Amino acid sequence: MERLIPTLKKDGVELDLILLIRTILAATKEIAFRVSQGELSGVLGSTLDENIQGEVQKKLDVLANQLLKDMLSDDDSVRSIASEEEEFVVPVHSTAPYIVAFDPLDGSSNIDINGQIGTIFTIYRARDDVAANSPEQFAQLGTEQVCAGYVLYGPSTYLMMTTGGPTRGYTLDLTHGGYLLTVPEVTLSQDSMEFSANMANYRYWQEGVQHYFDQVLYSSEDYKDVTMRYNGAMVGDINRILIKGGVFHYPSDARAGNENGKIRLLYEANPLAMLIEKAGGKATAHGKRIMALPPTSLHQRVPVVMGSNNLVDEFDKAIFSNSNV
Ligand code: FDP
Repeated sequence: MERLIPTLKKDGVELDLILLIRTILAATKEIAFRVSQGELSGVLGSTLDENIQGEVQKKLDVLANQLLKDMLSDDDSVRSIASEEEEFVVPVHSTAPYIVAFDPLDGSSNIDINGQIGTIFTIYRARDDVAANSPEQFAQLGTEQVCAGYVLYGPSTYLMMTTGGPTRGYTLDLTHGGYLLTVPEVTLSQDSMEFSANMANYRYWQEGVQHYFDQVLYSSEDYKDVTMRYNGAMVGDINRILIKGGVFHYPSDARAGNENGKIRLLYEANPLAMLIEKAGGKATAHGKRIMALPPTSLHQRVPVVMGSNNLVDEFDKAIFSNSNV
């Protein structure tokens, strides 16, 4: 099996970008180790703080954020950092070529139950027309991402990544400590009838979305093979969808703060959308391609539907022919 760096070289990825990816992955290996130690590592449980989203921070959220921030700050190719756990852009090296955004620990509610969690990351070229500490650095379309990926801390540690070519899957080999290419080209199945959504939010959804799910759940003819899986960590759901097909939904809803959904555009929706698209799928927000949405703020949220083309199209068609959304 091929190692990561030779794969990236063959893909024609620039050396400084390869080295930056290596820095991010070094941090993920450290996080993977702490996660695998579970309660023995002393990093489970909550802190007394809240992050910018108003969510209670878990110790592992804070640790993963600090590890990534420290290692990226030591990398000369990083101009700016944005993180789910940082209110503002963190300026690093003022003339460096790249900016990096990440969700250090996605799926926080799974931390204490030995469930799947992950790190999502994205890399863009730095802008020379704005300062390193400006949020404008990150106000770039998702189509400008030069690398997008996640590391899933599950039974094995699994890296899904694209540098603009195919989405590729790598497994962390604990015997030598490197990521090995295990799925050279991920291709999204278009045959699945599996959806992933927090159905407990049905009561808060707009009428059009409720109506669509009524059809999915109760129209025995059209959806006789439908099934549902919900992980509580979007990385886990997207990983399953990339491997088996299906669709992930997190619509906007009536709860305060969720008017534009829950998923963050910069460090969740865009990188996951790129992985999905490069595997032959689709990712939309209110019927529009996620990667073409102009960002309006650093921690902007978007409603999300992503996965197999037929299921995304079907949802968008059902919703946008309905005037209640
Ligand atoms: P979390 O906040 O627990 O880190 O956007 C983050 C996310 O997890 C996703 O990973 C996950 O799919 C979703 O939120 C879970 O939200 P609900 O608990 O509202 O279903």
